[in-house]
Amino acid sequence: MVALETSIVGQGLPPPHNLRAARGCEAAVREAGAVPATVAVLDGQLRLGLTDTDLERVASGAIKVSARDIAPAIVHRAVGATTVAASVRAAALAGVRFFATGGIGGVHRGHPEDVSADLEEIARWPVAVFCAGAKIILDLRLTLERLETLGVPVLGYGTGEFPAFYTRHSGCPVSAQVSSASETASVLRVAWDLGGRGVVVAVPPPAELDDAEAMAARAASELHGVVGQDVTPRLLARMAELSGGRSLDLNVDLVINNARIAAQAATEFFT
Ligand code: PSU
Ligand code: MN
Repeated sequence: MVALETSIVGQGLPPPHNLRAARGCEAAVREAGAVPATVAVLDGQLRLGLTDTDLERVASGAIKVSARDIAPAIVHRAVGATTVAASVRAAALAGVRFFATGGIGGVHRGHPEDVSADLEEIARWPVAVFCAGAKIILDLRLTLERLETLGVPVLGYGTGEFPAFYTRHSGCPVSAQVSSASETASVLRVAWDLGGRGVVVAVPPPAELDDAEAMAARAASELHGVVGQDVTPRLLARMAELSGGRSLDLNVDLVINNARIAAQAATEFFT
């Protein structure tokens, strides 16, 4: 099984890109011989595995659910779109070891006190997180420092450089490189045999956005008082505006690519 998040459906991408991404990920996981387990809070339950109707409910209005928000969202019977942090927790509780997303959260630029709960939650559970790195809107150097402190291996999939979501280059090295799905599976097996927990597998995006760095710097400088859980969705929306919508297509393509590679690694791991 490969778990998938839904914050990208509820907050990260506007319609119709959000459902295109979610359905595309599920199809890519199936094509690679694994079973998709998309995570959300629905009808008072933390669910893994959604029907298409469930996905449409999440797409048509959901609150953002990070790790801290799971319990209240369940008790209040909210429709909850789960972040990486909450989805990794759900996967771990269900014994699912593989998870895919677009980009993980991290340390925000100019706000080193604003650290996504994704990092602590990844460190806490034995789940492999396949992503295109962290978004260039973040402080990637500090994000990688934090992952190092937490003891999380960052494996570059066919690259020695941590990808920056909209581009393949960040200038920041990964902690180790892997060159195939089977090598990834081998590293995961050894890491988990030796008591390791979360592992980040950083997959370069299949295409790149020109001028991503300039747009990210501008988006980060234009937050105008937006704080807390609204920061990441606001930055993503601003990147979409500044790129004339190009960031959206790229985002859909890269998350589907990550889901496919996660499923290939899962298939190798279990055979
Ligand atoms: N990457 C995307 N789209 C998203 C996110 C990441 O391409 O919507 C979401 C993920 O769900 C991630 C969350 O877990 O943003 C991080 O939010 P925060 O910084 O508030 O923890
Ligand atoms: Mn935050």
